[in-house]
Amino acid sequence: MIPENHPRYHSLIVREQLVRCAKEGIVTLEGLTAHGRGEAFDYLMGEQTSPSALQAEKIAAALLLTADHPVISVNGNTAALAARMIAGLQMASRASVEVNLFHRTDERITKITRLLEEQGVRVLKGEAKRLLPLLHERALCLPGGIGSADVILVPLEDGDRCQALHSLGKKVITIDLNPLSRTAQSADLTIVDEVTRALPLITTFCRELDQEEAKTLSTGYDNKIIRKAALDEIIRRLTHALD
Ligand code: PTJ
Repeated sequence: MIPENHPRYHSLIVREQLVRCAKEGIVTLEGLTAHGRGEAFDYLMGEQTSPSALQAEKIAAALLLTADHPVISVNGNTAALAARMIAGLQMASRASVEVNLFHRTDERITKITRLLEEQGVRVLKGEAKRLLPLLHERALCLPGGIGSADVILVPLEDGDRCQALHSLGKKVITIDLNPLSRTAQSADLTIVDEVTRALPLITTFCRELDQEEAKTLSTGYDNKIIRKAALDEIIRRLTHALD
């Protein structure tokens, strides 16, 4: 029982939800440690969306809206934290949603698909094939989903898939609180924000942008500047931590 006036109430509730999902086999134990790393970086970001993250979220909406075949790739942590938000973003962006797991088992795919569908997501199904140049299970994708996507949103990614997708000519948008991660460095667009803050903001921008604005935003950005702004934000906060 967590008292509502606990100063870390929200964080504790989220942890409980992830633990519950871990017991159900949706999140892995490794996923719990990944969440802890994210929390640490979120502290450094002040647990709020920075102006540069907000700009990146607007550009992400533009990239999804101007894509021919946008896909949202969902793993265990994202499903546990944000299934309903994925449904909202899918509706606003018309993106396909595919479950793609690092710790892949048929059982987890089924459970995560069920959780997403219960929250209103239309989940792509079919026979996954080894379509990415990777030795681990994230190589397994649906030909009609990630396999043929031109723009792909990959929240909470694990390193090398981002590079593999990029090497196949796909535009990769990531949501990752760690601006130094390999994913953050190799994505085409890096959103340094917490996934449950980022997804609703991207959804709102998808609803607000017109085609002309989306076209301009999707071509006129520099991801290095966006990542540098996230690091500058952390540096600024640390510099003033004792003020
Ligand atoms: O469900 P599976 O089997 O596909 O596994 C999912 C995990 C997350 C375990 C897997 O993809 C993994 O190991 O990821 P990494 O390499 O730990 O990377 C996850 C990244 O997401 C880290 O850089 C974290 O800082 C970041 N992160 C964690 N929680 C959040 C987050 N970023 C945004 N919002 C969060 N809530």
